[in-house]
Amino acid sequence: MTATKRRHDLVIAANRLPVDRITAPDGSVSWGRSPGGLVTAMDSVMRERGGAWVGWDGEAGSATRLFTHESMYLRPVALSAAEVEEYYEGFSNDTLWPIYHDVIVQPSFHRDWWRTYVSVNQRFADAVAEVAAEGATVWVQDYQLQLVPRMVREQRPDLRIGWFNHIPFPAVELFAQIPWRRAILEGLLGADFLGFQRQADAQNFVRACRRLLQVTTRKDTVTMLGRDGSSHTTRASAIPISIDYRGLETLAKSPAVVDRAAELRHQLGDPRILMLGVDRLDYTKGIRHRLKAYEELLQDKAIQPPDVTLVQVATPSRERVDAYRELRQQVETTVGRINGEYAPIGSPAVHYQHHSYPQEEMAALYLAADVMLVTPLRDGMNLVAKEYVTCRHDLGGALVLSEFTGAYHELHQAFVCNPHDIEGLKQTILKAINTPAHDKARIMKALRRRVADHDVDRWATRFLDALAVAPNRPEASIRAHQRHTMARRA
Ligand code: GDG
Repeated sequence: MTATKRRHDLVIAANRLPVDRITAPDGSVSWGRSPGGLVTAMDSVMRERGGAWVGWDGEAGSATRLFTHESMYLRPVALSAAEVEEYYEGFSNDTLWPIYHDVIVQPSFHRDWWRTYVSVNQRFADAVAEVAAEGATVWVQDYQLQLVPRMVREQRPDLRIGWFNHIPFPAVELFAQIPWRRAILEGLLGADFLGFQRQADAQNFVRACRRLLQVTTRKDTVTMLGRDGSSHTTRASAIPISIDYRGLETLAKSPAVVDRAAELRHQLGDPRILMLGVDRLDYTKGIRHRLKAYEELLQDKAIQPPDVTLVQVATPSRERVDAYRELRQQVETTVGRINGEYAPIGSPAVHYQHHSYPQEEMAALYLAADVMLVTPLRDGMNLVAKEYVTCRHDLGGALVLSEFTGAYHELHQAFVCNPHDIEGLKQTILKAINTPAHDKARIMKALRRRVADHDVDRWATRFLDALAVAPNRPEASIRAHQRHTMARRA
């Protein structure tokens, strides 16, 4: 439905709109809500405040017009095919992504990509400035939009601006490789509050500002002086993201999902131990390390199919970026070799799935899996770990979790591993298999309690509260905040 132009008290800006385009055979277009925690988290607060969402609709060259979907106001930002290539696949996913994930693969630096990143960020900022009411709250998401906070502030000093980083923020020694490092930090310092997954990420950001800019830092704040003598202070702190615990737990308890979990185990040959990996096919996720440990366990005869089997869901991702194409080839070669060497006919050692599944099927897989392997080399949070424990309402199962994930800082009772240490990883997998059921149940209970108490609603509320009380308080935003507090009480 097309919406008339109006101004909004809350504006979310994210690379993607929270909807997916559905094109019918007759060519007509409709929209379906995209799955995912961010959309769910924003749902109630967007409804409460009549919020607007600024983002790309996922297709190159689409027309820009405002529309509403399930009472959310959506403001599409158009991107040409060249912009998708340079701003999104290039600068975001082939420059920033590897740098922010500890240079697991070599980043590419291209001045053209950077120029497009700047102009696309400006387009997002202009759209935010256009739809935000006086004193509104603006919440910018992720590494694709790091210049937006400053660009918005330059046009609209009355707004309160927050930004959340879904991925890690690297150590200054790595961040400093970026030729445009100062512009990125200054872009972020346009915000009042910056949220990170871990305290270490927030500290890395403050340290980078101290080392690379002329600013004053004090604990978790950075103050920048303007040329006109004005100053602006930004606070940087950890607000770890989470999932819709109650929604997913309800789904996992539904008879359809419980039955499907049993059926899946049967289809897989009723293994004694079913292991599971669920990841976007990304080099940060440690899929190759996981497969190496698994292959060596088979080689050592510590495990054997059909007694043990592994399902690896590797959702297609960024397939036009070289590093991702190479990873896919390596993973598929390894899976082929493992099955060729170690699997009897009819009982694969690895069931490799290179496609995505509906959420019900994911919940059934989680519920069916005895050991969940979450082994990233670096990961901002890793929601899969939280989803797995949420689905295990029966207190069965064991989570093997890399210490290089944000999730580890909340779920440290899990079977913790260093994925670089293949010998250690093998031992941790065996420990997860062999620990007595009552000990595993005790661990699972503690993990579930943590996620239940720190769900995605709590994340969104904590972020917006931190933003509301961040150091700079323009008069207009104080008035807007008071309006909401009074409306909520009424
Ligand atoms: C970034 C950060 C951070 C996967 N395959 C299917 C499917 N999924 C869902 C999972 C999970 C999500 O995708 C993946 O989230 P992760 O957190 O594991 O990883 P990234 O995509 O890298 O996300 C990460 C996150 O942002 C949030 O801040 O945690 O560190 O890198 O929800 O379930 N869902 C369905 N079918 C699939 O086949 N339905």
